[in-house]
Amino acid sequence: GRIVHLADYRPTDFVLERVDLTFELDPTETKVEARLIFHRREGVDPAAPLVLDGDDLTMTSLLFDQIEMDPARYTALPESLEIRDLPESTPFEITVVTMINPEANTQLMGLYRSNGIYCTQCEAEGFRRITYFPDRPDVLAVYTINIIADKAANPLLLSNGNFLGGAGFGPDKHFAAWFDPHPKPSYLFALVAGDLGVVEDTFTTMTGREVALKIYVEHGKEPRAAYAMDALKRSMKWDEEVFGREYDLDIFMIVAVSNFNMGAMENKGLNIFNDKYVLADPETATDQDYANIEAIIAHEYFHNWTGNRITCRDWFQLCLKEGLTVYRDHEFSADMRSRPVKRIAEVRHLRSEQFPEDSGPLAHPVRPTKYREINNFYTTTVYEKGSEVTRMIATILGRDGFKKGMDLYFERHDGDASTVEDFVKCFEDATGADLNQFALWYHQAGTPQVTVSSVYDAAASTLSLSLEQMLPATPGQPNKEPMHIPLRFALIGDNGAELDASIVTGGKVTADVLHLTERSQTFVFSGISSRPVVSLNRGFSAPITLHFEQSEADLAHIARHDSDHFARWQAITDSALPVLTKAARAAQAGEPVAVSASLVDILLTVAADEELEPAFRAQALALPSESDIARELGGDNDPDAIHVGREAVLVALAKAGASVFAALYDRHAVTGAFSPDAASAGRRALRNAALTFLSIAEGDPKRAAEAYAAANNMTDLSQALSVLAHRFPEAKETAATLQAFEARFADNPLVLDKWFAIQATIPGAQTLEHVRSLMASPHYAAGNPNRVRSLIGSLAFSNPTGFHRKDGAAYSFFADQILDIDPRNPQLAARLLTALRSWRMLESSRADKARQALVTIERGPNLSTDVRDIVDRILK
Ligand code: B3K
Ligand code: ZN
Repeated sequence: GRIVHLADYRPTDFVLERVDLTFELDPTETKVEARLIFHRREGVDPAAPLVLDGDDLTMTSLLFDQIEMDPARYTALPESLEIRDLPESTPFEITVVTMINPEANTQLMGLYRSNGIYCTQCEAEGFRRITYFPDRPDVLAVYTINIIADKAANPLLLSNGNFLGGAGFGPDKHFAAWFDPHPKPSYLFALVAGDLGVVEDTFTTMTGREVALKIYVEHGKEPRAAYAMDALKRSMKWDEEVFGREYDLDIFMIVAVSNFNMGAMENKGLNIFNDKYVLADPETATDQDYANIEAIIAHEYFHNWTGNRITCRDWFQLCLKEGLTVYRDHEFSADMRSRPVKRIAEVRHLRSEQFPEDSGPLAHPVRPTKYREINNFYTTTVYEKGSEVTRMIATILGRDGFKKGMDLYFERHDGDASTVEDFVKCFEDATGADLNQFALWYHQAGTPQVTVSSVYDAAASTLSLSLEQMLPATPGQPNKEPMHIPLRFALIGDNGAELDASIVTGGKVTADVLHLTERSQTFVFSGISSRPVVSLNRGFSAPITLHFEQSEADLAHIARHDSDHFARWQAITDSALPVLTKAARAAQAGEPVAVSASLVDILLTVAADEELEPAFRAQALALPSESDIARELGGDNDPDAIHVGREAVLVALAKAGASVFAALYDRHAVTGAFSPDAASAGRRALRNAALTFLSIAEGDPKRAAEAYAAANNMTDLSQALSVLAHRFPEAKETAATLQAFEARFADNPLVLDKWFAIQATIPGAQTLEHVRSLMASPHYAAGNPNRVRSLIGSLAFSNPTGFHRKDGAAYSFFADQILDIDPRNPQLAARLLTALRSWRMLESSRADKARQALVTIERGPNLSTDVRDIVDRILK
């Protein structure tokens, strides 16, 4: 594929006025008739042809104003349709018929069949696999859809918008018509047909309109959609209350399918979901599953305004809808659950997924300027960093300023295909703020490094904070400008109280936000009568790496006293990281690992502090991961040494804290009927953390086996199974429990995904062989993305010692898998392949073997553009 540049953007030559589509569904020969009305845009060269996008299309007929077109006037190729000699200014109608094969569509882009259900995925460029079309997000049109299908097999015929009507069609068929009054781009088109069960409810909007809500799932699974329905209603209410956004159709539908490349898709009025993010009940879903369902249902619903009503002008603007919508779903979950715990989870995710992307060969700006394959830009940078950039706007402007800017954005751009510049301008116009320097966050890739030092002058009663920002070079961006970095902060006194920090020179401070705008800057606070402890980047107000040498005592002070619980957790993490990196270095050198008593002390104090919410304590006890440690080490990494070092710290903590953990384990048993609420989930998380440490201290699988037997929900069941598999892989209890789990959930593929993932993440070199044997399991399906991600993805992304085994065998296995998956499903293959993006951080012998595997992939026959793009960038 060729490279697409933002600088080359120009509007289409022809304006699309209307779209009428008729589908005659058939598993292998679906006929699609598209009637498209266009007119030439004013000022466009009257000789310019109409060029429509296609992908793998076969055309069987083409009419111009209802009359068969002279073949001399067009060129139809699988990837495009060019039509010449078109009217200078009057509207004209093109009728194109294409034949497509949904059964054979293993890419899961365009129209395909999943377990006998016809469904579509059109973002980013899937619509062109259905019919020839100006398949780009700035072409908005009103769609009418007719669906004709076999009645018995497809009682349900769905598309976007409102239902117009339906009727029988010949002896065995029927048809349905749908009309979506809201102009939309093709990537939001959806069609579903098949035989599904439904859960129904209604929602009354803020202006009193009743909206029918329907969630379609496989027959028999209806009870498992109840939580998703509840989350949907809460999302609709929250968007009205917090953003003033009301839903705009008479019906809102969600369909759950089992073969889906990502989480879900926000098609107008007809969201299509990976069933993993719809189906839940206590027996089969973990607390994390419930939280994910709530977040993703909300995310897709929120897209109705941020994405659908206001869409993107071009795909470079993807963060305009994704970053903003992630910010909205984060805020929603924070309001539904514990805000600080939610923030900690977000930051953990950002650091483990986005930071490595931003510091490696795939780094790109939140608003990129070129791409070879747009599907490879649905990244944590566009989504999560994009959300952080939105959050920083809110931090800089304050709650009211942010709200004014959002209101103006909705008012000014409703119905538009917009840009990041349009978005930022709304905040400037609504508040008078100058966001020119701030906008660099959209354009400069890389995680800013901020180095801080503080000096307290007792005689002058001043505290000087010196900050320096450094933005590392990233692909294509060797030199960077200093950014506007908003840092929430507090100066904390001896007794834990926050000192007045309003008298300041050297830079701008607004309320509790310090604005770092220069490359280096010293802020001097006056009237500070005793040496305070500085709490900086509270709430993770800026997505940066902070280098601030604080003493163990200062960190302990923050961990105990900061009113910002995110900052407390960060101080605990900052105390743990140096211990863990030292442990890794010691293990690498074959030396004994020393564990600091003060770290153990902080962790146990927090664990036992019943004033703190259990979910927070569980987060504190989940020490930085092996990949967090690898990142901190910054190169020449030996995953085995990191693992050994971290294990030694865990063992020391488990032994020192055995009595604390035993008390927690008894105290936090959750009794009564299962409830997925955040408080109960937090208690389960804390109790399961205690179970892990107790099992380590006891060196015996007995406790976990008992916990497994006693569990009445999937969280406890899967946690106990993980402890058994990861801590006691050779124990007879483990083999028996894995078998029992498999037998009990043999008919539930989503639960077996947990079974695959737990086994694929057993630390150690031997896991590769185990993964190979699991691929032969009758439960595995190489064509189902959820299965592939659970087994192969878990090994590659979440098992450092298994994936990076020293002999490189897992890398060559991985290369074979990528080459096997790619011809079927390029998006899945390309996404998996990013697991190797940090290969240059490995010690040289592993790095060399990883590179060989990448070269094997690069030389593969007929690589997709998706995989070619990733492998070329990773190797560059
Ligand atoms: N917008 C979709 C993602 C589409 C991915 C295309 N490769 C889901 C979401 O972000 O809500
Ligand atoms: Zn999204």
